[in-house]
Amino acid sequence: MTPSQPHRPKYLQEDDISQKCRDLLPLLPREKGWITTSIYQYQGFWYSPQILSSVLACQDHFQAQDTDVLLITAPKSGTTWLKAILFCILNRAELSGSMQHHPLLTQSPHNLVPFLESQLYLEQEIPNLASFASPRLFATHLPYHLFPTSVKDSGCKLVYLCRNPKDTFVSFWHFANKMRSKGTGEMPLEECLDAFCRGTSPFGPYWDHVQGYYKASSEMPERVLFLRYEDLKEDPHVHVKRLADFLGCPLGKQELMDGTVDGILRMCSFDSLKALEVNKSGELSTGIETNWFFRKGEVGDWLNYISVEMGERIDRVMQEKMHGSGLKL
Ligand code: PAP
Repeated sequence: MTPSQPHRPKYLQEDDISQKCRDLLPLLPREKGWITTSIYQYQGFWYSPQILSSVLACQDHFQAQDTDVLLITAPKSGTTWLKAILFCILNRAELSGSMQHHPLLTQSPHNLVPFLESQLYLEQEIPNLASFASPRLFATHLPYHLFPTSVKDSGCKLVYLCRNPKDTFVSFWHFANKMRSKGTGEMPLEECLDAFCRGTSPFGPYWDHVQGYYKASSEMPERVLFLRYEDLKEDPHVHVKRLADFLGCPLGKQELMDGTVDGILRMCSFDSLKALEVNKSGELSTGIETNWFFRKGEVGDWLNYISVEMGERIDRVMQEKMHGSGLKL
């Protein structure tokens, strides 16, 4: 880095990619990026160069274990919230009685439950995952059919969370602008909407992402749990119990009576997490500020940013692309 160049966060370092990715890029369809200059289409989905480089590394090197739990989302579908909830559910035995020293009070959900391609394999081509205790809990935005075979062949559990596409879009637009604030300036909303509806959003097309997991959960309900952000909002208690059952660690009679679920939901609520110093002023190793993950956390906020007509445009595309899937968002 020369003295005149400002520090560029990892996610904007477009030339920091593997040779394999460098060789692949000229062969791939290219579009204007939301955060980086360009995004590229690989096996049907769109990625920035750095993320594609780490997707390739993840495909080549990630070895799933039968006991692994993977949380999967399209970006801005409620990942941070469900990372926190899953961490609490899976670690509640060791952490019971130590709510004042709970790891979520001092660490970002994104450090406790790191993304495979957007953190671990972005930082190192072959990260050392040996320090993760079983059951290992990772997150990813990878589309279902891009998973390395070890994920599909193992008995690991997949939890997928989707969200109303209009709220997802608006949330992503805000997030992209935060990320661009360290680089290239705001991207016009109309331009982003156009790209979203053409499917050229990072990890898009959104409808293909969601449908891949919806189909997998219909075919393998014991391995893939399909959830919606709006349902989680409406009845979080039911979903915490459902998640614990699915993960093979159901809540015991005592836990159902002693307020365990309430404690988890309080700890993971938008207001509690947002108020913590680590989530107000922290920064992930990729350069992303932790406060960018906590904006409003509401259902239906899209109406404050896009017109009814713009919303109808998203609805029309979703209806057309998901026709016959049995899924309505
Ligand atoms: P990621 O996929 O990049 O990790 P993700 O956590 O899915 O991001 O997206 C952040 C969204 O989840 C934000 O939505 P908004 O822009 O519509 O506000 C954020 O506010 C929301 N969110 C974060 N934490 C919570 C929470 N504890 N409860 C509900 N929503 C939350």
